[in-house]
Amino acid sequence: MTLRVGVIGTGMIGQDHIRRLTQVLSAVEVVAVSDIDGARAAAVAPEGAEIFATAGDLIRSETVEAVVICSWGPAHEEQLLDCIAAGKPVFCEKPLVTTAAAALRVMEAEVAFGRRLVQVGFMRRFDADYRRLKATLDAGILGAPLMFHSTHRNAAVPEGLYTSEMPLNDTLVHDADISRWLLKDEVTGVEVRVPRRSRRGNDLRDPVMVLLHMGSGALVDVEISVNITYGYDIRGEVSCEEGTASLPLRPATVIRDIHGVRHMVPADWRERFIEAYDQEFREWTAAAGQGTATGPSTWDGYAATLVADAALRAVETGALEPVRMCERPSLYAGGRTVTNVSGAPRQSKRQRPEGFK
Ligand code: NAD
Ligand code: ISE
Repeated sequence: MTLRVGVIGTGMIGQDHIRRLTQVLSAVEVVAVSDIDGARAAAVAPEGAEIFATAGDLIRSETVEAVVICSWGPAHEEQLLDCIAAGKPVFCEKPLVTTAAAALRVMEAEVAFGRRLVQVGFMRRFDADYRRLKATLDAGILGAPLMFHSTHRNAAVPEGLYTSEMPLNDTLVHDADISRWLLKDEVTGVEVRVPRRSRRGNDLRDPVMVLLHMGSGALVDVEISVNITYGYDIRGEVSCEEGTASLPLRPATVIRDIHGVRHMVPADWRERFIEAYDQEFREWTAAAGQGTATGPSTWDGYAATLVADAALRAVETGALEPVRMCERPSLYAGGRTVTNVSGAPRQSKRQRPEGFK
């Protein structure tokens, strides 16, 4: 059976995912595309795909069985709600949405529908290096994780489109999600420090140093640099009671010449995570073909959004800003009880959105 997919947003990652869906995966067909820039959608649409003027029309089309959202973050909420209303499985690029209130609305709609439909594009969870790191931690051979050092460096970001808020509400969401997943823990508080700015960042607040306080008491430090120039450098090391476990360094190519030996770093996220995105979509199409979703959920997208919100507050206040999650709906069962910033059980402070089980 072939899964008939519609893609919304045909920019950088939309085009990469169209290539993946049409050239890498089997049993999938891109039957529809849509972008507010109609000319761009027409230019990149695979042969035979229908071009829709609006995302809503694409989502409601009978030809489309499942949807891939690659538009900008602020557009995601409406598109996700339309997918849920149509009962269609949807892969949504990160961030799930850009405010906690929007995340709650999407969660309420999915919970009311009664079955998972949404997978969020946290591709690190599908990366073989991160999966091996997690397997090592889960095996318990190093004792409890105490600290996680997460380095997130981009060579450059699109000038004009990437704003000073985005290191915290667009880039940090990956580190927040992978920390929760690796450590099987929740973020309960966020601090942000801004060092001397890089001259390469123009007016951007770049770099930033973030400290995530986890419910267990573990700490995660995150370096976000978005104009590091030399490549896309993603590193991670977990310090445990009886040892450490790290991601391997990922040189793209090793050059030996008259200047010596150079370990070239992947150019960008497309190159560094190419296999992870492929695996992410293999797992998405398998679940979507069954009318549902697995992998990073709306709950995970909500958690990352709360961290981003807290980070944006923390950069203004200079304080440790708390992260207060609502009670986890049973649709997203699994995971551990969370505690607050001071380590005390946090259930009493949770808000329970109306309509949640
Ligand atoms: P982009 O600007 O290159 O492309 C976005 C496209 O969406 C544009 O063509 C734009 O016209 C279109 N668009 C915007 N609003 C729309 C709407 N309401 N309806 C239809 N089309 C709309 O951006 P990008 O880098 O491709 O990023 C797109 C999304 O993917 C963002 O949410 C971004 O955070 C995410 N992203 C994820 C990763 C990852 O590693 N997982 C990497 C890059 C981007
Ligand atoms: C981009 O949207 C991504 O998701 C990349 O993975 C991240 O490294 C980059 O900073 C974001 O802008």
